[in-house]
Amino acid sequence: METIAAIVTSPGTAAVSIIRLSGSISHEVIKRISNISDEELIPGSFKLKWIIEKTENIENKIDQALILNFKAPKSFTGEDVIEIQCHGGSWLSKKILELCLENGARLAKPGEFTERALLNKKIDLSQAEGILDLIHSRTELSGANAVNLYQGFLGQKIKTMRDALLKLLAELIACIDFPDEVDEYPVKKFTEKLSFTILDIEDILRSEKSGQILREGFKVALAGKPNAGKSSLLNTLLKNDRAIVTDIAGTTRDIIEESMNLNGIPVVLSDTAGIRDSDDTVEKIGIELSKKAIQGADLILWLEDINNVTDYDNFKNEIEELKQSFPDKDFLVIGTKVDLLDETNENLNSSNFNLVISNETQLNIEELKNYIYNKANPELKSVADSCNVSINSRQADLLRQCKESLAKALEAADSGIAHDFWTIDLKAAIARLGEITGDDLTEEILDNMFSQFCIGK
Ligand SMILES: Nc1nc2c(ncn2[C@@H]2O[C@H](COP(=O)(O)OP(=O)(O)OP(=O)(O)O)[C@@H](O)[C@H]2O)c(=O)[nH]1
Ligand SMILES: [Mg+2]
Repeated sequence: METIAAIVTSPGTAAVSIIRLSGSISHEVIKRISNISDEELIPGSFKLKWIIEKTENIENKIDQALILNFKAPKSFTGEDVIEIQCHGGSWLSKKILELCLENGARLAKPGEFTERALLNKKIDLSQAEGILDLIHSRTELSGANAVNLYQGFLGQKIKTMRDALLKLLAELIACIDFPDEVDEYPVKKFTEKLSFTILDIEDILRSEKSGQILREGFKVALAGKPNAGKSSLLNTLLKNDRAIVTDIAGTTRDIIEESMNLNGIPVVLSDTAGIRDSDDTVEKIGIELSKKAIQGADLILWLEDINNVTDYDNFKNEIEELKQSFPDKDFLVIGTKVDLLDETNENLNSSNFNLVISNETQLNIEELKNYIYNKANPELKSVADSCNVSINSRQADLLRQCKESLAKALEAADSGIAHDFWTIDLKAAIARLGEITGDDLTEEILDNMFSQFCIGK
């Protein structure tokens, strides 16, 4: 394998930057560009040395750096690895990388270090996805899920399932190949085993939604009529004047999307244009975008200025119509600007609203946050202190395909056809599980997976 090199820290001014080398000539490269000696290259050690640009006549000191040495197979990639911790700054790290490239290494592709760790069986594919999740995680719960995936908790479950199916396949093949020596495989035993595996798969599949929330965030749309206080609520929740707030109806046109960390749950808030009949071209486009945001949201906060509600029957009908337009959506109807009502006003006790709030006095803002938190997904809270992993969409798709194949194999066995036919779908199911862990790797999987990584990982 060629020796690869990359800057693994993010560019810009910083105290320290790290350049990583991996491959069979990593040690050669570092000797060519520093004053480290063979004796000093002790596996698992670090040395403070000079990085030197060596030309025919002169040796030019570039920086004093800490050189970490890992010997194959005891490294992240399973190969000889050198890490150079130099002083930060984009010029310096680029210069040292250039020296590595001029002295025998080539630039690593995105995710290539992790890909090598996978190919050298240091990690499985689901663990590689765990690393990717960890890098992109936005909250402690996303991070905890990523760490569980990286530790191989999902990979182990899948491997156990796959091994059991492989054993079953071997037993079936023995019955087919040696009918005189091996008894026919009992249908009941076969269907029972597959049914249990299907139940296990369904159990894992239940974490798909929480996996989506942990990776992409729980999507909350702030919608309602113009001037209801949507942008003000966005600013209140973010504790930041992110959106423009005015008393002019129709202020917000484009969707404003912002993320927040709600006690560990990543939440994506979308402030939308107020929905009303309008002749204004730009506002009309904004309103269409609002409807799309509602369609894509996990929860819609429908805001209504409580002071404007005078006809309750009409209001109820409007809300009913709204819910019918988005039948599968979850709405929380919120009465806003409650601070402008006097305490005797009957709207205050109105059961027409799920919640009444004030951005001005912060009334019920904490309650609203708790509501969103509890709604996000009750299972999420157990991620941090368990070995559970919430799966991603690739893993979910493969599990669904596996389940389908198992169901077909079950059908084949039940219908009384020959054992040969049972094995076709069983083999397909095993292959899908193998794709989750990378035991059945294709070029396509590798390319898709590692193109999402950054250079240096
Ligand atoms: N008294 C009071 N005024 C509020 C409250 N929330 C918002 N407002 C005022 O209501 C007006 C409209 O607020 P926005 O947040 O811009 O309303 P919006 O729903 O985003 O309006 P559009 O973007 O036009 O759809 C502003 O003048 C705000 O200061 C509140 O809780 N109490
Ligand atoms: Mg607005």
